[in-house]
Amino acid sequence: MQERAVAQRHDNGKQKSASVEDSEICPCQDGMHLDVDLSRRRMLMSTAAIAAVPAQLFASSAIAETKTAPPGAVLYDVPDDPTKVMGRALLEDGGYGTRSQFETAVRARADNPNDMTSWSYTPLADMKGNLTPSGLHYERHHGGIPAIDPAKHFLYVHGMVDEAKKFSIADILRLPSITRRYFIECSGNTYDEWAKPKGKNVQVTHGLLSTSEWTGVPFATFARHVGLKDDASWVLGEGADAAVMTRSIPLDKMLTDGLIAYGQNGEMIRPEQGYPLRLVVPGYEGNMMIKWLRRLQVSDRPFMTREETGRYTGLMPNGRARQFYYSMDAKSVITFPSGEMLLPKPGHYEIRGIAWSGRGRVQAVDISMDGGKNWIPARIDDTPEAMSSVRFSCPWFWDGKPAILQSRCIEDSGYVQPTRTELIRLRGDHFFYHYNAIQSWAVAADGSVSNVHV
Ligand SMILES: Nc1nc2c(c(=O)[nH]1)N[C@H]1C(S)=C(S)[C@@H](COP(=O)(O)O)O[C@H]1N2
Ligand SMILES: [Mo]
Repeated sequence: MQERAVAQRHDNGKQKSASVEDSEICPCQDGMHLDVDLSRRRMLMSTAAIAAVPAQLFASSAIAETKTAPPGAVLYDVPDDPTKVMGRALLEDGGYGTRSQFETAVRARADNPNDMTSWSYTPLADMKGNLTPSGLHYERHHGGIPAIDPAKHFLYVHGMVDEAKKFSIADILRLPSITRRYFIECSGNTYDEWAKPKGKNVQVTHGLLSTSEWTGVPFATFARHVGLKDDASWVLGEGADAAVMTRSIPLDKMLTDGLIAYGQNGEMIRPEQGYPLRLVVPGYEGNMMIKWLRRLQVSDRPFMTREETGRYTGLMPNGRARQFYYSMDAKSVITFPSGEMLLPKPGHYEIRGIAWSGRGRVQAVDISMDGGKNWIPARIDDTPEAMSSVRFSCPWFWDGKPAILQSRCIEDSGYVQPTRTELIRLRGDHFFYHYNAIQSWAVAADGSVSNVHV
């Protein structure tokens, strides 16, 4: 039975590569990226010498040219027909897997003076599901990525408590845990779009957003361990990185949703995401989710740290600054087709994207193909969860004429993602953080896709 299935698939494969129509469809994801991107990838792959392997063993010349493995992959010989030779043995990778050598999506670094106080973007257009692979989770570091030995790392919970306590990682791993899917979005995500359509592709415009499954211990459990004083109303989180990042978080939110996380997508949190411990404050701006968490101080007032006074405030049209606004408002973006892609020809496509909301659940997503004049509902491709993201899709027939594609997220509260004009009317145009306006991608008659403001 199984043999038959394999044989059949093998046959289909042969037919496929022979058919003209299919050969146009198959490499379409590549064809949809402009050459800029592709040539850069090819360059990356051809920089080192390859181990001598007879060229006829390779299925295609493009693969034969592959000379170095992309990050996160190992280069193996690729036989022409994998049914005619034994595959490699298990555990050749040492017992921790790698991705395929044919997968090349990587985080993109921001153009900053150094790489320690900087950020990297998630390649959103390459995502295959709702969860971001840990190795592609966006990064925001203010003092580099610290190397922390979990055996020497502690969490101190103190301040307005009955009894201050120190927890080792082993102590925390023993406590009852929960697992939840939440997105993290830097409130600076899409900040370049306030004035002009600046970002060339969706990785740069929206890539400070990632979703993981987080595992850890609710803050409420720690609160019960230490006992909170009556006037307690704020909690300071502090990181053990060179930036010693600190933020004050309202106690109510911490007691309802605050998570002291050690797990990310089924394994210990990656060093870039805060190993061995990070604070997850679901739906709130990424900056509050202190990584490399080492201290929680309970207080009756906010601490007025650098990150909540000099940063993470917003200049309003009346010249006053807005402070302590935390939730990431409902937002969405079309990831296919999106900036710098190239549609090979008119025809049927599936518009795809991601929607999220920090206040509630994504209720629906609408799509416009004419720059916001008409809207139709998209399909939600997975189950919406509170303070998390969903994928959406929508069939589209492109007739070859210029089109402007937009998506708008509708939250279960009824809140609708605003247009740029609506957002700017509300906040003015001197704001920096929390840009959640509708994104527009223009498809030109030649199939090229670019970022526009309408
Ligand atoms: N200790 C510490 N925590 C931190 C930061 C940091 O630099 N140091 N950056 C913050 C910011 S601005 C964001 S957006 C998120 C980024 O989380 P990520 O790197 O896991 O995506 O972490 C937050 N927590
Ligand atoms: Mo951030």
